[in-house]
Amino acid sequence: MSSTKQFLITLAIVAIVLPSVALATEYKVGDSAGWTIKFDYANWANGKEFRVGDKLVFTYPVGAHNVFKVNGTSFKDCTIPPLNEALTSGNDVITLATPGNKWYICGVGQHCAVGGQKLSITVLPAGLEAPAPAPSSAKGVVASALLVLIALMISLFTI
Ligand SMILES: [Cu+2]
Repeated sequence: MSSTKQFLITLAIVAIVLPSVALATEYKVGDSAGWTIKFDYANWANGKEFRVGDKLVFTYPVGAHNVFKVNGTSFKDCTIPPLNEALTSGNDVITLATPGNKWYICGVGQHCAVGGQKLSITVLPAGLEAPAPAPSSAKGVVASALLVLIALMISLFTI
């Protein structure tokens, strides 16, 4: 196999894989405020569309806060799980792996119960379209067009 052909095949694979990768969004929780007390995380999450493959980034000074992933009851009651389950790096990245409701709280002092340092989000399945089912997505069209283009390039190069 010629190296040109190998390159083009690689390109074709990248063209198929890339759209799904490029669509993942990284959300800095709290934006410039980061992960802190006395911030309205419900308001921050409101209107955002979290999808499988997206990332949450919790930023805070190390030691000042931490991050626990909890269930709905612990979220409501601010029940702090065992300390060894905490994320503590100050730049904690969580990849949203499954759809559904997700809850995160800070386990330091009364940050959750009094400071309101708690985040609840709903993660939607991966994909381009809105929640309504749409089998023929724009992504598919783009990918097909790219494939045709690459197939043309390969045939040109191999003549
Ligand atoms: Cu905290």
